[in-house]
Amino acid sequence: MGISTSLSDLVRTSPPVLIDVLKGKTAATTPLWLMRQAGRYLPEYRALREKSGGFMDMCLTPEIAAEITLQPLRRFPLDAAILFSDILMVPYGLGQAVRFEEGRGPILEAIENVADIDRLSPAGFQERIAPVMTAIRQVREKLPAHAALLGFAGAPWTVASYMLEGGTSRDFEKAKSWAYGDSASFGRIIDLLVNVTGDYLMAQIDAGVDGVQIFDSWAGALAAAQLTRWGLTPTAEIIRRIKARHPQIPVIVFPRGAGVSYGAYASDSGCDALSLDQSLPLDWAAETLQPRKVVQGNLDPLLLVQGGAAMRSETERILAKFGKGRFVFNLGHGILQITPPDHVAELCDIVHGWQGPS
Ligand code: 1CP
Repeated sequence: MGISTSLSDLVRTSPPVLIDVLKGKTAATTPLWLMRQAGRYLPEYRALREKSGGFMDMCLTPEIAAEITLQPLRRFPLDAAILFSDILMVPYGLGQAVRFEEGRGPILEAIENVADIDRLSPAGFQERIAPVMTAIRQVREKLPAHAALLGFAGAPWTVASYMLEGGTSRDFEKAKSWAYGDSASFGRIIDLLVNVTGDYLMAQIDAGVDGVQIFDSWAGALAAAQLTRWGLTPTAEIIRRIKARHPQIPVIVFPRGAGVSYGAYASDSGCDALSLDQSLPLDWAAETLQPRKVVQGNLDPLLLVQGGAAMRSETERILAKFGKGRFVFNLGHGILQITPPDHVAELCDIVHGWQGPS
């Protein structure tokens, strides 16, 4: 399907389907977008990446960030663009050094004690992340009218885990020891992140995004009671602040790996939609979550790599389970680098062409 970028297409006469659905309406076709849809599985992204400095520089150069945001929309009839940026913009904005190393992922300057927390400087935040807002305004000018623009941030727990571990982690030993051992000072990091993340998302809304997603990618690493305290409660506070100023902006939450605690997010987070990881049984989610919230998900990203009959049958199973209700199709986690772009085109056809159970 071709996407026209003629001027008339840029003039919005009605909200994009995705936004209607996130606000609780049902639509004739199921909207879809894919977590991490801009990125390394696309040759045009890799070409820009080779020419550019580092990953952080790409995020902080509005022309490049805007271009990468739009790349997947030129190829596929996706219902949203998600801003090309990273959850680690928040530690960067707080003055913590962040860099990405080929093959190793993110590396952050160590935060080891309360004095290190006190050295972070929320005062400089808005100025440091100003290029992100410029990128949003540039995307807005070029985005086809049918597509929504989504902003995002990491949830406080997930961002704190990178800040304290100094990068990606398997067992979160430092972050969890701090949370369990000295909850008062851990609470200070979380409170700081609630403040800056709330302001950051509202700045994205002021710059022109239509909706936001809060990624709690490591929610599943916390014991249930700790997830309530460090995952759900701070996320709910961010959403409360957003809703107080922008009640019309939909908020999606992705507490990846939260299992049955997704139920508590449905009742207590104040979100509009829940993004489901692929471990959630469809029947449970359809019975317990979908009556209360719009649901989004949850194809295993590996099935998108696989393609063919395996991808089609699971996609149709998900559509048959959720597709009649308030539902946004997505993956259960970010797209993998080894994904063939052709499979994304085929997935768009299957989802948009779906007419209900046969
Ligand atoms: O090397 C490269 O070219 C960089 C790869 C890359 C990309 C394309 C990283 C490094 N981040 C991104 C963009 C990104 N990150 C987006 C862009 C918009 C889109 O979805 O298309 C988004 C939404 C994110 C969010 C993000 N960053 C999350 C939450 C979502 C998730 O996947 O769980 C997390 C955990 C990160 C941290 C991060 N950024 C990049 C890496 C390698 C990592 C570490 C991942 C890990 O710890 O396993």
